[in-house]
Amino acid sequence: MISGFSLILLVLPVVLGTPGQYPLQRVLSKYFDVQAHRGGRGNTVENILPAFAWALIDGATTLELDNAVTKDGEVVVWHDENVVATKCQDTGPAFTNDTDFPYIGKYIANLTLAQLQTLDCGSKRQINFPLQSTYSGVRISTLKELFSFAECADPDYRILWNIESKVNAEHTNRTRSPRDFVSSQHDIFVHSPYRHSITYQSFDWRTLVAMKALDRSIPTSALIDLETAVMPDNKTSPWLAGVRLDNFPGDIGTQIASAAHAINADILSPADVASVVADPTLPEYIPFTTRSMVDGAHRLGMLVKPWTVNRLSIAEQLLDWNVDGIITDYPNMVRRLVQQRNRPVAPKYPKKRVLECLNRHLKKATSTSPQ
Ligand SMILES: *[C@@H]1O[C@H](CO)[C@@H](O)[C@H](O)[C@H]1NC(C)=O
Ligand SMILES: *[C@@H]1O[C@H](CO)[C@@H](O)[C@H](O)[C@H]1NC(C)=O
Ligand SMILES: *[C@@H]1O[C@H](CO)[C@@H](O)[C@H](O)[C@H]1NC(C)=O
Ligand SMILES: CC(=O)N[C@H]1CO[C@H](CO)[C@@H](O)[C@@H]1O
Repeated sequence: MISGFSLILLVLPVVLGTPGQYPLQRVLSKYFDVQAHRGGRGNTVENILPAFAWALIDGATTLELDNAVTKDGEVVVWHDENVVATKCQDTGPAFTNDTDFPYIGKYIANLTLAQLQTLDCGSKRQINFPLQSTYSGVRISTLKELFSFAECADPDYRILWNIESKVNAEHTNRTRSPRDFVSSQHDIFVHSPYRHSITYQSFDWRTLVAMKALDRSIPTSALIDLETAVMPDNKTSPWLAGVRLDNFPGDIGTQIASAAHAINADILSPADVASVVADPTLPEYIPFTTRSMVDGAHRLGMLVKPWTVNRLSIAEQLLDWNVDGIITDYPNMVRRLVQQRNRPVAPKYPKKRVLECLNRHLKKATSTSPQ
């Protein structure tokens, strides 16, 4: 809970314009921000090096990805809190008589990097993404490995990053703590040549508040959807760092914009759709991102970048509403739409160079054969 008074204290410095603007300068691009969600999950198996390679070749503006933190504190590029059988397969234990083996089904927070690195997470095509290229034997990468690949493929450091902390705010024993995430991710960010082009995003707004407290130069992006915005029984959502939407005036869209602003987020990143029906042409369709949400966030000086926009009918509507970026599993297709609308798009990275860099780094990223 947050009282009206402390809320005023929270909001005031932003209204006066002290911090807000500078961090955002870092991730402003002259190109419309087409973000490759998990590296472009529609085209390549998610979050593995080949996905990011193809996102560069396809001309994404920003690489969007997830981070988990392992038992031994390593930051890895992975979306789920555990190793799911639909995405990965075991190849063997990391060492003789490892009682944690098999690793499938185990939580990342309960496995070491050495254990994770035995897994093949490149072979399985997802049922809802039938166009995914698979890369047999490719393992989960650390964030450092991804940056190292990017340095090879993008020697001018043009690519932007949108990096998420995958903290479970509801089931807190499934992931490492917000503090562990923020400190280990920040450490890698600031030692990377990409340190000035990273946005930090999360559904768990506690990590965004903690990152701002640690380093206010890093722009933050507040993720939100129906499940994290409102709890049953009018409970305070564990996801929003104690902020309650009903503390703010206006419709739900305006309230969400105000809530993100209250934690000093630079960007609001809402789900595109609230209904199961996902196409705006159908009567049961309910949008999550609304025009009033976009306008409200813009009035407060934030950018708006909805996800995961995989329908061009929705992308068209969002472009009409003047969103500042679109996070999509199909960066190639959204880029084409943006270009048709005469908006500037990022150049495509040279395929030959990117694939050479990929091959070089894949040699290191192919699952180590167990003993
Ligand atoms: C592994 O377990 C087997 C059977 O229990 C045992 O014979 C062997 O010594 C163990 N090896 C190691 C390295 O602990
Ligand atoms: C988290 O705690 C719950 C309840 O105590 C328990 O059932 C569950 O197995 C725990 N999960 C993990 C990943 O340890
Ligand atoms: C929900 O809780 C808030 C604060 O705890 C309260 O102000 C509001 O009236 C409640 N709404 C309903 C519908 O119970
Ligand atoms: C995040 C985390 O460490 N989760 C669990 C790992 O496993 C132990 C025991 O097996 C649990 O107590 C932790 O909660």
